[in-house]
Amino acid sequence: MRSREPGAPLLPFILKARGHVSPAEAVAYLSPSLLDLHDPFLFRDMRAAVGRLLLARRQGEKILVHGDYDADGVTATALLYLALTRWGFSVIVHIPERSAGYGLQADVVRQAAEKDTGLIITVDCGVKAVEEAALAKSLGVDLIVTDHHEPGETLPEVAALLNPKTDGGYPCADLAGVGVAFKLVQAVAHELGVAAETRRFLDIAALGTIADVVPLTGENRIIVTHGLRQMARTVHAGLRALLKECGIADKTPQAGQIAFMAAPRINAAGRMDTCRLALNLLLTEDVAEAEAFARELTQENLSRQKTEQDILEEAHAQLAEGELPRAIVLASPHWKHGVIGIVASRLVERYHRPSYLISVEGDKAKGSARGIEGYHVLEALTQQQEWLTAFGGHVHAAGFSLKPDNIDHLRSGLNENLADAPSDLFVPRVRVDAMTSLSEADMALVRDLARLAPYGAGNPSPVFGFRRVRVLSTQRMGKEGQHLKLRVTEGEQAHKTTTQEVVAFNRGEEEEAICTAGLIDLVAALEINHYRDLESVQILLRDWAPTQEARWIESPGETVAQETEPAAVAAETTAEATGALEATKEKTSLDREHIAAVYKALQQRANEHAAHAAHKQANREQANKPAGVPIIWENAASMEFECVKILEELGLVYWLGGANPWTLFLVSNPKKRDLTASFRYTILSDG
Ligand SMILES: [Mn+2]
Repeated sequence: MRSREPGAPLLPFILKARGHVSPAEAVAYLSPSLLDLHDPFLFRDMRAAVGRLLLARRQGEKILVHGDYDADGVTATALLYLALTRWGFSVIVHIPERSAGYGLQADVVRQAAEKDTGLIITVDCGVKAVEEAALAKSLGVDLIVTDHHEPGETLPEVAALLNPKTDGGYPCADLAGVGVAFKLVQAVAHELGVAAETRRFLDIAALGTIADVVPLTGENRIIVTHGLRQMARTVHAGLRALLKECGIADKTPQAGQIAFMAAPRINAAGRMDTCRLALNLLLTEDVAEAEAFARELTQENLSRQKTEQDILEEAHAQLAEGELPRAIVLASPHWKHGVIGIVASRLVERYHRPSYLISVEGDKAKGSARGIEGYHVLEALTQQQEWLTAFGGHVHAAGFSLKPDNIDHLRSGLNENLADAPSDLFVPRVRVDAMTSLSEADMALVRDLARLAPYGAGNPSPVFGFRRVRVLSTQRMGKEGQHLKLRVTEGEQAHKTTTQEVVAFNRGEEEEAICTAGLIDLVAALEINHYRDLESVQILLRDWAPTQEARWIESPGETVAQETEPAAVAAETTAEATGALEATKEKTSLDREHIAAVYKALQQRANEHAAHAAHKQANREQANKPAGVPIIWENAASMEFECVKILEELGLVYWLGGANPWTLFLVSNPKKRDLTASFRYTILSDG
């Protein structure tokens, strides 16, 4: 991996390392715009799906939305149910409990046929339901499959299949199940002429997308960035109650807060076989009921945590009996199947070994596996398939079932497979986005870096390496002195006057070792510390070593394995990037006058449509936003398009729905805005 040239700015370096090379890519990434959402009709079968749905609406046909018990499946089910019922469809929902098995089952298809349900839509499942699709067909039930899982060898024969993994025409293969459901809703809203009602579902889409741990890049990043903002003013009583329960209502939460507080509560229901509770929460419009459901989910989550802790302790005890194996394979008769996957992840964190946990029930056993970097879980299981009755998954995680008698065979097979693996496979690697220095780690940098959020899968929060840091003093923190605060300075001269503080959580016991080393290399994240009215840079220690044992190298992002060819890398000098920036400027010639003219044109259009009754309706929905009117806008020249995205960033224009044509909400009589508040503008214009 190419190192950063001394003095080169950090943000562009990290951006390039994460694959956002051109200024246009960088802007799209740093200032995600809802106008960049893809046209939902890029899905090959979207027309067919929407056509079939509208037919059902005209005929007053009953539609069954069939979901899945995890947070992605539950949010997808809720999103589709809320949107379709709002728009006059007749909808019932079904989510199988985890114990009933994953995906569309034949029984459900038969029951639907008996109850005169003419159409089933699956969300977050169905791409492998080949037999069930054939059954539906034979019973005269139409099936629309929306899914994001990898397909099997054959695709189901259905009225429409929406899956970015099987649909080469769709540009974002990483959508979550709820993301695919959102695209369907976006398309239906367009066809019904109610595109303005799409925005209200962004927050539910963001919740499921974060929960499903799909890469937060491309369209997912747009959905999550704006969905998090939408959460602050969500119109859904259940989501509001959930956020309130987590203590993060009425403000824009961080993706991490959703991932660690809100999503686990939704997931807990599915894990504890009460997934109906999570669905009821998202569907209710009654505030008191929503708050009661949210409290109940907190209880489910606490009980899930307790179960997880019990299993974890038993797993540790089993492991303590012998030498740590290369592949951890543990089984027990009373482990709750819905929770063993999380425990497997904990074991991977602790031991850095592939971990397989198995729950035995009578003559059946079901397992859940988690891997480490450089290890392919699904391939490993495929090699042991003679011992398995079923299995499926991907690189990092998998599920499987087998006869209890075969557990020992599986264990030895998996371990034999790793017998020749290099031992450094089992040493956790510390990822560092860039080496930097303490003097560079100032507020300006930390504020710049905040543009990289939302963080999550595919877009980790940046981590920096610091070499030769002198520790001047240490101080224990926390009730039991479990944390540590270091006062440090740069270089070897202890007389340097500028010192900085490093906070090390749960490393109180390393105080002596750090003091003994004196001169250390460290890996840290940078955050803003708020203290009263003061903001300062907080350096959060992630790892350290005495400088003599330094072992970190820059390996920004997750791009280590897929390095750009050398020629391209060599061309990426700052000068060339600036050149490309100049070129973009010339093309767009974004200036104040131009942006003002585009705003005026939008305003004109708004005036033309202002009297329309439908707009008054949409206006009420924007109750807690400034007054304004929705307009429909299409086929923009690229320069004009940039201008609208700048207006969007400034809060003068909101996306409500659609994708060319877009339905936009124009704020009337806005306060004067400073153009430089638009990041897009400052990057793309002469400033
Ligand atoms: Mn999913």
